[in-house]
Amino acid sequence: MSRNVVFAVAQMGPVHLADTRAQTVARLIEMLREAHGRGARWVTFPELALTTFFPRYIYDTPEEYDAFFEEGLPSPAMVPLFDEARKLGVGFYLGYAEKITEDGQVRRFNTSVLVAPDGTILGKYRKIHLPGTKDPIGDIEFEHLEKRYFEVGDLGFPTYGTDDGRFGMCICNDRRWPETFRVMALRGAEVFMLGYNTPTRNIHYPEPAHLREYHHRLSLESAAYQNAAWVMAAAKCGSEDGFAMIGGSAIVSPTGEVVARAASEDDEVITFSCDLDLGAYIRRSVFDFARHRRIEHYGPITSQTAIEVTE
Ligand code: CDT
Repeated sequence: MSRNVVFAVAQMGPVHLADTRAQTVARLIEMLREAHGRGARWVTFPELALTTFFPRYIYDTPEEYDAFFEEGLPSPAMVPLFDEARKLGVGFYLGYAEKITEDGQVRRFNTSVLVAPDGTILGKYRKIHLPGTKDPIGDIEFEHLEKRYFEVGDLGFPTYGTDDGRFGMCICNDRRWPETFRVMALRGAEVFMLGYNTPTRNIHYPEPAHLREYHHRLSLESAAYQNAAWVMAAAKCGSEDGFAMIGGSAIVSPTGEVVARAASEDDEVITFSCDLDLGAYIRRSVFDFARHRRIEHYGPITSQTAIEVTE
């Protein structure tokens, strides 16, 4: 038996500092329509999809950086996208910079939201593995200041039941950490959705540019296979005001194989009819968690962060 659902990944080309939210949301809506035209029920959009990847820049005050954040869900800028998606009956994942006020405290997160085809907001995920630094490195082509602008996510890795299976969300750097996907898999996720902005150059240590795409793909493929789940990965890519980011948006099957891949570094929709039961045989055999996991030996995973050698 198969349970086929068409999923789309909507890769974005660059969003420049001068681009308005209205222009950017219009691009998302165009891709949403294209995905719908190809029969998609769900679309995955990138991380921080509504603006340029602003953590590359140094800002000192909220007055400077709050322009990149959204308040309310949907925020005023998101409303046209939410309306069109509900009209078309397409669900989606959208990454955005979230600003909330809680008990009089302003908080900011790198967030994604999952919205059902009928427009119901199923839930949010707030990025946990924030890369980069809080303080500028200085004397460098660009910064990566996510730790400056965002708090570490406080929602864990929730999963959400939908009419088309159970989905989990993560964001960009989270995909490099196997714990991310295993926690979601243990909570029943059959589909992992993620958006990313990955600079082509690694500012933290020199490495060949081709490794940026290779490690991205390696992370997706292993996550899919080791958890018998589908992966939907959407890039924001190309040259944003001269700062290059990798493309390589992909749909990966539970066998660990890339079944659809973006060819450009521009706005591009990829789709695939995904059999949500494909992972079942893997979950019954090599990755039957209930029979084979040995949690009595996994203690350091949750009790240690750094390496500790005791013997
Ligand atoms: N956006 C994001 O998380 N990017 C990181 C860059 C890591 S290098 C500082 C990534 O893992 O792709």
